This record gives sequence, C-alpha cells and structure tokens, in this order.
Amino acid sequence: APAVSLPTSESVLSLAEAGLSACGVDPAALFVPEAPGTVAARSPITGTVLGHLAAHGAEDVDRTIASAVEAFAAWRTVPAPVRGRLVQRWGQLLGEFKDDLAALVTVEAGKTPSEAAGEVQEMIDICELAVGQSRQLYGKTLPSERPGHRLMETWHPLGVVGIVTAFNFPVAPYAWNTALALVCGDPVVWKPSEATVLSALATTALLNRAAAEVGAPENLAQVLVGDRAVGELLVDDSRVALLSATGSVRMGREIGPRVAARFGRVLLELGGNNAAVVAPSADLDLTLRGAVFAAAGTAGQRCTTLRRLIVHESVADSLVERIVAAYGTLSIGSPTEDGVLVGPLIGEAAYAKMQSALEAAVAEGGAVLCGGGRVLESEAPDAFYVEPAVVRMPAQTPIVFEETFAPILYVMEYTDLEDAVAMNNAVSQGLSSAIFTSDLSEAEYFLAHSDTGIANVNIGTSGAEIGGAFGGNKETGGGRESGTDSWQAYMRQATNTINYSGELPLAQGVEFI
Ligand code: UN1
Repeated sequence: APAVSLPTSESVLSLAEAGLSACGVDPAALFVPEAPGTVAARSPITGTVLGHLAAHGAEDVDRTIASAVEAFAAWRTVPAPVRGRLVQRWGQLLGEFKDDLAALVTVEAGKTPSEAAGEVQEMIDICELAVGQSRQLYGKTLPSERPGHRLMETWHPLGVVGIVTAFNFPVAPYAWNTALALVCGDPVVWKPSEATVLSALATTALLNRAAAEVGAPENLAQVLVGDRAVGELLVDDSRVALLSATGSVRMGREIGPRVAARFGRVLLELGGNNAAVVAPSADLDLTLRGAVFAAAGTAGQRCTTLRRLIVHESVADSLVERIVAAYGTLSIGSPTEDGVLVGPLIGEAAYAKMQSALEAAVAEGGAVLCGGGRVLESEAPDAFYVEPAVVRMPAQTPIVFEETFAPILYVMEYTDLEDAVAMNNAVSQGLSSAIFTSDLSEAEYFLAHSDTGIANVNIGTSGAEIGGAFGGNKETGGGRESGTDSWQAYMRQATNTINYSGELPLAQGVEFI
C-alpha cells in the first residue's frame, strides 16, 4: 500500500535546516559549493542532494586527534562524577531538542518520526545510565595470599576513543559509546557514515554546548567528515586507544586486524542474520506483531532486523498467511507523511542487492509470497521505496546465510526444536535471536543454546533496551555496547598489590634475597 504523496526536495531541505538550526548548527555556514573532496548530504526520502559539505583531509585528521589527546590530559584528571555532569547536561539537551534531532534522522536515514524519536530516546537513556555509572566505575578488592597485603583492581581513563557509525542508526550507537567514554574520562573522535553527517553535526553541537555550559575542556567530542580514507586514518592512528565501529562484517574484517596490528583495542558491532523460532504453543497474535515490526520496521535496515523465521510445521501456513496479510496493510512511503510505517531504502545499491537476493532465493527454490517490488518510482526516480518481501524457502539455502540489508523475511519450517535451534545457530553472524512459545522448557532450552549476543522470548529480535549489553558473537564481532559492564571497554584496568606488613614475603612462597 504505497502512500500517495512525497515531499519536494525543498521541503526536505527545510526540515533539515530547521533541525540543524535548532540544535545550534547554522545551515548557511555549513553547505559549500560542490568541489572535489566535498561530501554530498542526501535524503533517501527524495534521493536528491540537499547540499555539499566540506570534508576533512589527512592534516585535519592529524590535528583533530592531537587536540583530542590534549583534551584527554585535562579530562582524565576531572573526577568521574564531575565528568558525569557533562553527560547529564547533554542528555537534558537531547531531551529538549529530541524532535529536531529526530527530524534530521528522518531526513538522512528515512526513519519514521516514531522510530527516529525512539533512536534519540536511546541517546537520552544511555546518558542517564552513564551519569549513574560515573559513580560506579568500581573494581574488586581481593584477599591476598600474603599476610599484611591487599589486592585491588582499579579502572583508569583509557585515551582517545574513535567511533565509526553506520547510516541506519546515525546517532544512538554514537551516544552509547560517547556517554560511557566521557564518564570514563575519554575524549571521542567520530567518523559518521557519509550518509548521515548532518545528524552527527547536530548531535555534536548539542554535546559541545553542554561542554561549554559545564566548563569541560575543549575538543572532547569532534567529528571527522569524509569518506573511507578519513576513517582509515582514524583506524590506523596509534593515538586512538579504542576504535569502536558499527557496520558490516566486511568492514569489521578490515578494521579488526588493522587495529590489532598496532595493539589498539577494538569494539566491533557488525552484521546480524537474526532468526525467530515460532513454536506450536506460540501466541500467534503476539508473534505476528513481533515478527512484522522486527522484519519490516526501519525498512529492514537494522542490524537486529528479523531476517529468518523458523516456524514449526504445524503453524507455518496459518502464520505465513497472516504475515502476508499484515504486510499488505503496511503503508510505504515518505516518513514525513502521517501513517507511513515503511520508509525508503538508503539508496540504489541497497535496492540492487535486495533484487539480486530475491533472484537468488527464487533460483534456490524459494517462493516470493509478497513484496520485493519497487514503489513510487515515477514520483521519485532517485528514491528507492520497496514493498517488504516474505519468501518461503525449502531450507536455509546459501542466500539465507547472507545478511541483505533490506526487508526480506525468509521463512523456513522445522519439526524438532533441536533442529530449529541448530538452524538459528548455523549462520556466521551472531547478533540477535528470539523464540515465540508458551512452553517454559522450550524457552529455557532456546536461551541456553542460541549462540547470539541477544536472545529473546516472546518479543522480536530488534528494539533492544540500552540497559542490557548490546552486541553479538561470531562474525558480529564480539563487542558489547551500552549497558551492564560495557563501560569497562573504555577504561584501562590495573591490579594493585599493597603491602602494609613491613615484611617482603614473595608470592607463591618464592625465596630470594
Ligand atoms: C543497529 O541496527 O545498529 O535493538 C542498532 C535495536 C536498536 C539498536 C539497533 N536498539 O534494534
């Protein structure tokens, strides 16, 4: 059900300009004439270029990192709870300008206002968590094996944190990293996706406003605008103590070894190929809603998007029929229009990949039950709106093992739960998974055996809260961001042994002088 009207490029630009101005970025000073090396700011809503932005060169990157190192020297000496005040103020400003920043996320990533606001809410939530965490950067105290000795673990600021983010979540993963990095005593340097620079600049303007208000040092939060070459300079710079990157497995495969080669630390949050198992006892009304949001929401462009539905043979036909019917009611179109639930793909390459995945699925024995086609093509030839697709597969054929960043839901059947869990675990990615069941033993069996970093019961694979650690296993990269103990990635750990005995007994009973 395509929505009828699309906004003009001018109105999308006005929306972006209003959002930028509200957040403290002057659009008039931002856009430059197109020239070699400038970055185009686009909106997938219309597919058109909104303006061009100056990019950073190698010298700028060098200067940016050098100033972050200076900021680190000052910031690390500020007590952690005082550092928390900066994050607290940033969180307040994010609350105040939530709709303005969300509008930029809508313009650049094509998210619906509700989903864009939800993304900004994740930023506010992590700020609150980080403020509390600023008083809880605790280490353990341990009994020593020697008399008159004490052992303790302490945590110290780490250094400059480089953050690389993807287009699909232009601001939340940045905030998960930044709110914690700042309370841990670390400055950040951010290389956002080229597709979402405006959201990054607005986010940083709010953070720098907070920094100025609370009297924090300058250059705690800087943005690098540019293409892959700029990102590579950040990746390879040994002054960057931690490189935290969200993106594809392919990207992580390049970044991981490069940072390791200079003994830097990485935090990788890469692709997902998330499955939900639907057991015979599942509440199918709830399963339907959970599956449709997880599979078609954000136009299938979340790393947590539901891509594989593994349904018990006894309920497969009825559930699939209901999913297809529900897909028929989804309004597809510009997220600026009321009622639209499915916005555009980010661009032509994503559309092409979706089409070739669908072709492969058919060649491998799949049946496309609905969707897959392009809509609104004549109204906006440069924008890529698609109908979310449901594809029934005879088995997990090769295409099912790939993460196609588009709304394709592959449906497979199972007979025994053990096999369903084995199918869930068979892919190389390990981000999120879910089971829909009313049977306690099935739920527990699934949670004990699913190998993903996030595993849910009776909710979909996407839409995680920030309180829990976020990240995945296997080719998803192993990193954990946001809640629980993720703060430790942003700190240097030390074990301290303190001798107050006046003697010098050696550990393990070793005798020397
Ligand atoms: C992502 O797609 O990179 O769990 C992050 C979710 C969101 C975060 C997704 N809280 O779907």
